[in-house]
Amino acid sequence: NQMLSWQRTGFHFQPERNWMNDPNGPMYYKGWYHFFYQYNPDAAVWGNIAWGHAVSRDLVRWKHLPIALAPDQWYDIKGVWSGSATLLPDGRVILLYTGGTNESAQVQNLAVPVDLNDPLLRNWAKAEANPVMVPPPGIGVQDFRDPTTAWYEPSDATWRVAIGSKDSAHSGMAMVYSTKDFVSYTMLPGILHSVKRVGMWECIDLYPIATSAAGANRGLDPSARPSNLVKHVLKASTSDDNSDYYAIGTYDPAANKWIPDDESLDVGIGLRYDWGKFYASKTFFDEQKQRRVLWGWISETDSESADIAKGWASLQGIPRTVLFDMKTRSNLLTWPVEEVESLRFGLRDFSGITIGAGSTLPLDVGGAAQLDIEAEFLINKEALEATAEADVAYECGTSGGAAARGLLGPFGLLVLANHGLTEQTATYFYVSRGTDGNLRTHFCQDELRSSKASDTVKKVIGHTVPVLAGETLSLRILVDHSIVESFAQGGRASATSRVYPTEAIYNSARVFLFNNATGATVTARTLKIWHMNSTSSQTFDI
Ligand code: DQQ
Repeated sequence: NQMLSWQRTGFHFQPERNWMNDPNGPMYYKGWYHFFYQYNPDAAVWGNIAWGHAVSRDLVRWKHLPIALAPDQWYDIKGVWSGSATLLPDGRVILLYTGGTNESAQVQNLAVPVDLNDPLLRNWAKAEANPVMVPPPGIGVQDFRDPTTAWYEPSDATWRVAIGSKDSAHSGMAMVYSTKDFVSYTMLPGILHSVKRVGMWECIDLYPIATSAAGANRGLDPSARPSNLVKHVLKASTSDDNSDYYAIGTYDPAANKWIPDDESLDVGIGLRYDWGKFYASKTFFDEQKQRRVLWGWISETDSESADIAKGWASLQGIPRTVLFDMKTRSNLLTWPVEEVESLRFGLRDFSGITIGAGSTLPLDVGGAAQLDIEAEFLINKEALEATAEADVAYECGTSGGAAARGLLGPFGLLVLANHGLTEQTATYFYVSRGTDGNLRTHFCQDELRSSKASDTVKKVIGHTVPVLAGETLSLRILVDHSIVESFAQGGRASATSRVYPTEAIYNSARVFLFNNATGATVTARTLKIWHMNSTSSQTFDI
């Protein structure tokens, strides 16, 4: 449908047509990044789920390959659901995935490459032994899914795999199985972790993260041992609120327990990878660049009939590197992989611009539907010092968004805006001061005026973000037709929106700087805007 084709992206991962959901089994193998995804080959709605497959040299430019796993056995006929890849030291490749059986139970299945010498891993064999794990007693047959990447446990020379579930009290939980051969498995006694009343834990992820200066900027192999330099991140996707929550903690393999550093920030109640649309994510360890990379599914927020009309649904977010934040020591940093910067061209540098309270400035970059923006803001000192107490109760989600004025915010950028600003998505900071005198910085994204269409969900998303002494307020925004992915403070917080402008499209899309604070002048110490090339125009051979 021509009319709706403008919503397709220039540099985000998406199949040519039909429905996509969770990222599956990402890995780096013999020079290629592999990406699999939940895919309906027949329609733009969820169903008939298979594993779509694509390969890339750089995580940015992709080549689509034939379906890797189709639902064609009794143990996966209702769907080849989510799962993970494990690379074994002897060179073998293991896929574990959830199958929906002919009776709609959830079981775990094993698949291996037919030819390990094919770097594109085009053909997969499902194991004779499938299913290799079935729901244990006491667990609902439909509450047992999404096996993780396996990690090695030297004490008994086994591999360990975690699987998500929930109990009868609606608590999310993760259990762990051990195996020597990936065919027969033993469930370990106890559970790895559970959190009360947060609902089913889908797409669990458990991975080590370096917390020492020596390990800064590096990811760790899944089998890295817990130590005083290595913590473990536990992530769960909670279907109750469609959000990906993580917490940083300590993994004790002997006790089969993971314990959060801060119970008040436990999985499902604390930190999220992203405060907008971002679900069912999965990380992998990229051996080539020694980094951990995060993929997340970005679904549509328009109507199902719109998806059917346009013939496709969903994007994957830009892959992000994941690091421990050495400065706050209490959160992760997620940041677009560096390869994304290879798409930049036509830099316009507006650094140094100052914008008074209550103004909006057009930034002349021409058509602004595919951009990468970096900005750093400073609020004038007098304004910061003059305030006693301001907007103590501010929260992005219940605020009036970019139009509601306070003393020290909102200010930031308006992207995918039309000329008259009747369509715009605002990414902004809003600073409040508590009765204790402390400043709190809110990082928000306002979708309320993102589209003139009435069948789309529009919210103000976002959260507070830690800002340390001496830091500027920094933003990175990736704009790509129908997606806006924003990062604050180097990736301490992120917010992703699907938006559906009707006028701010292609060359009619504009970008503005705005300051709607009543009491502060804001200087953009840095404000750089790049256009972004389309990846589909960049062909390569395999
Ligand atoms: N999607 C898959 C499941 C998973 C859910 C099915 C999360 O395996 O739990 O498409 O979005």
